[in-house]
Amino acid sequence: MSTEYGADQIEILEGLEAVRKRPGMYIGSTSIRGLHHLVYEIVDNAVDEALAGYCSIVQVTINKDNSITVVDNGRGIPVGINHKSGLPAVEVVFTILHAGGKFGGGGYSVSGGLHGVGASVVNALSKWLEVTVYSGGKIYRQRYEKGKSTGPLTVIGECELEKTGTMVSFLADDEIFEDTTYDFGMLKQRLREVAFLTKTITIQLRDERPEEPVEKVFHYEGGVKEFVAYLNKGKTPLYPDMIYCEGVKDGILVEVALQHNSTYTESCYSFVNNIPTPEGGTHLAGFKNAVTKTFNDYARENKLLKENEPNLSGDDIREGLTSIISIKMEEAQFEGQTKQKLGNSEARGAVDSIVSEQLMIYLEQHPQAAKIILDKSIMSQRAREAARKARELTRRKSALEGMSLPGKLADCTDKDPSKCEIYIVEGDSAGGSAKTARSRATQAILPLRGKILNVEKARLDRIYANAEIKAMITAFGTGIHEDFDISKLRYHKIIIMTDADVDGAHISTLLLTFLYRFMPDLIKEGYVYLAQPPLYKIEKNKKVWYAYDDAQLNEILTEIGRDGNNKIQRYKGLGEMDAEQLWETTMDPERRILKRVVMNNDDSSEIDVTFTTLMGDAVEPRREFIEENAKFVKNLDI
Ligand code: 1YM
Repeated sequence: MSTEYGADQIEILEGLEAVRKRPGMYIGSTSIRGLHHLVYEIVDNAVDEALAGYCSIVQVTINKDNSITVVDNGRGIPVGINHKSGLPAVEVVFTILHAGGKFGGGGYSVSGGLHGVGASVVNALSKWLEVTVYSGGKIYRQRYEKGKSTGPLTVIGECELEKTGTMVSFLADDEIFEDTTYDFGMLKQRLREVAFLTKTITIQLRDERPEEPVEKVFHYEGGVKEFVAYLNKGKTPLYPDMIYCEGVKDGILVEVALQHNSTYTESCYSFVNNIPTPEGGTHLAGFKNAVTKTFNDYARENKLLKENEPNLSGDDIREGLTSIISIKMEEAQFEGQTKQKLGNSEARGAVDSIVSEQLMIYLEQHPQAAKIILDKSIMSQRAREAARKARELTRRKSALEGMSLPGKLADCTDKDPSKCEIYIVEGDSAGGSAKTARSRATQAILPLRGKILNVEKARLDRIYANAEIKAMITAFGTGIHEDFDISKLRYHKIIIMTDADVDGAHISTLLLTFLYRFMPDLIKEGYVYLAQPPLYKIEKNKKVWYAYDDAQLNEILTEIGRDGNNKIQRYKGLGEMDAEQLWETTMDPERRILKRVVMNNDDSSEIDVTFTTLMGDAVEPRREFIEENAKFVKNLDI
C-alpha cells in the first residue's frame, strides 16, 4: 500500500471489514436475494443519475463468469479530490461506508433506500470490482479486491469529450454468498419494475451465459400508467382511460395510475423511491382514503347513491381495481417487521390531497366511466352484504353447535396444529385411499369433489356459497376476510394432493388461486405444500422402486439393468394406487416428497400477473404464457 494512504484509509478498511463480517446487516442476507441486491445497489446509482436528468440508458450484463457489468451514460462519478478524505470522490464512493445518501443534496434519490447501502458495500462483498469513469475526454479506472484498492485511480485512455458515464463491473465473492449464479428471471422482473417506475429511462438487460446471449430492453414512456396496463393485460378494462394523478406536495413527488377491470379482485402495488412496500403504509392509506371519499362524494352529488343508502366502502370501490402508487421523497422511514411499510405521516396527506383533487376532476370530466365504476361498486356492496349475512349465519350456527367441521373431513386426533397436516385430495376415490392410508393421529383428509370454483372469475357471494370452499375454510379454522386469524390455523401443513396429469395440475392451480387471493398469509408463512405422487412404479424380482420423474426412472433402470424382467407401470392418477402404495410413496413423512409453495414479497406484482394470465378471461396472454413456459414442464400427459 502506498504511503499516501494515511489514517483515513485505515478507518476505511475497518469499515468495509465490518461489512464482510456481517453482510446480512447490510444487504439483508447472503442468499440468492442478497446476491441480486448487489446489482440493484449499483443500478440505483445510475437510476438516481437518470432522475437527476443526466442519464437515459442503463445497460446491465450478466457476464459468462457470473460477474456483472453496469454501464450508464450519466455524468460519470466525480473523479476530483474530496477534501475531507484527500481521495478522489469515486474512490470515496467505493471504499467508505456511507450512512446512505450522497454528499450533495437536492433532487430525489432511489439509492439509500431499504438496504440502500451503496456502492461501497457491493465493493466489500466482491472478489473484485472495477469502476471506469468517462469524463472530460478522459477514461479513468480503479480496481479493488475484497473492497481494497489495488492501486490509485488512473487515467487509462482518452475518449470523445461528449462521451460521459460510469461503468462498474464486479464479481460477487463466493466466500460470502451461498450461491453466486444469477437468475435472469429475477433480474428481469426487478429491472422491468424499475423501468416502469422511472419513466423515460431505458434499461437493457443482457445475459451472456447461454450460447446464444439473451437480451431484454425496458422502456416505458408512460411510466406507472404502462405498469397498470401491464398488470391488466389479460383482464377486461371497464373504461378505456388510465386514470392518472401526479403532483408534488410538501416535497413529496406523487404518481398514481389506476384502472378498473371486470374481475372482482383488487391489485394494488405501492412504492417509495422505487422500493416496493408490500405492507403499505401512510402513502397507501392516503390513496385509499382519497379514493373512498372522492367516489362517495361524487356519487352523492350526482344522485348515484340515494340519501337513504349507506356509503360505499373502500373495498366496494376497489373491487376489480388495479393501481400503482409511487412516491419519491427524502428521508423515507420504513417500519414494520420486515421494514416494508412507509411510516412518514406527511406522505399520507400528500397522496390524499393530490389524488382527491385530480380524481374528482377526472370523474367530473368522464361521467360515463364514473357511472360504470359506481354501478360496479354498488353491485359489490350488495354482494358483500349477502356474503356478510352468509358468514354471520355460519358463525352463529357454529357458536350454537360448536365448531361443526365439514362432513367429508376425516380429521386427525392430535390437536397440536404444529404436528397436524391436512391433505386436500382430488376426488372421492383417491380421498378414500388416503383415508385408509393416513396416519390417523396427525393427518387429516379432505376430499374435494371435482373442480373447485375459479375464484378469479366469481364474485364474493358465489365464492362463499361454494361447498368445496366452505369446507376448506371451516377445516382450516382460520376464518376468512376480516375474521381471518392465522393463529387459529388447525394444521401447519396444508398439502394439495392431485393426480400427476394435466387435470391434476389444473385443480392444484385452482386451489392455489383461491389460497393466494383469499388467504395469502398461509402461503407467505410457508404452510402450503404440493404432494408429489410418483410417476412410475418399477418391479423386478418382487422388489419395487418408485420414480418421480423420467430422469429418476432412467437412473433406476440403469442401476437394476434394463432387461425384459422389469415391469414398469406408469401411474395415471392417485386412484390407481392402493392405500399402501399411496402411503409409501406420497404420504409417509419419512419417505414422501413435498414441495413447499413459496412467495417472495418482492415478486407480488408478477405473481398477480401470472394468476390472471392462467385463470383470467383473456385467451391470448395465456397462450403466450404456455408457449413461453412449456419448456419447463417435465411431464405432460394429455
Ligand atoms: C453504473 C453505476 O454510479 N453512476 C453515477 C453515479 C454518480 C454520479 C453519476 C454523479 C452524482 C453526482 C454528481 C451528485 C455518483 N456520484 C456520487 C458522488 N453508475 C453510477 N453517475 N456527479 C455525478 O450526486 O451530485 C455518488 S454516486 F457522491 F460522488 F457524487
